[in-house]
Amino acid sequence: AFLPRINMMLPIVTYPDKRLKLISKPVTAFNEELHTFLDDMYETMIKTNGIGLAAIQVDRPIQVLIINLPNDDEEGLQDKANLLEIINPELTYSEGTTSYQEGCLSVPKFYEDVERFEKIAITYQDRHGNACSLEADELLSIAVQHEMDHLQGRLFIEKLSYSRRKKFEKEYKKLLKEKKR
Ligand code: Y12
Ligand code: CO
Repeated sequence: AFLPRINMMLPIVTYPDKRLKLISKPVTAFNEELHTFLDDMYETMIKTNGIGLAAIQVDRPIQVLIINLPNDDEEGLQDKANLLEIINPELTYSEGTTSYQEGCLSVPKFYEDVERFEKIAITYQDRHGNACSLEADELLSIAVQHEMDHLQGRLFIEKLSYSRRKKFEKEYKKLLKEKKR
């Protein structure tokens, strides 16, 4: 029988928590438990104003990520019809370079320019295990690369130049101290 369920906000793991460095394992069971987890990830991402979230950020080291970009129009609403649920992704193509000021729910309040491929293609599975493929450019390409990095235990701050990384460490330590007070 169909039982409605209230989705849950999951706590977000934040830097410098070592759990963010884990390598995520492939998903093998495309069952109801996975679907519930995906729904909770969505709830968590929307409630925290995120546009992308990897499972490792909510303490599940499995190859799952979701992306929901805002619409191109003025309102910039996040239409759930555009939600991407990407499981077991593999990069199959990349071209060019681009840079964008990135942020991450696991590194709150810090934004910095990061260099990425301009265009990519991936293969992945959806929540039912169906084989899918995606070609991405612009913001979607950046979001997919940012989230796929999480599956390898990598954060965007690790891609910064030496001086920008130093700037980050300084600002972030200050933020953590302010939070403790
Ligand atoms: C381009 C660049 C980066 C991505 C990865 C996905 N990143 C996010 O979804 C970042 C979300 C974020 C949200 C924040 O707002 C709140 O926490 C309420 C935020 O601000 C604070 O921490 C205060 C920082 C980041 C995709 C595409
Ligand atoms: Co992130």
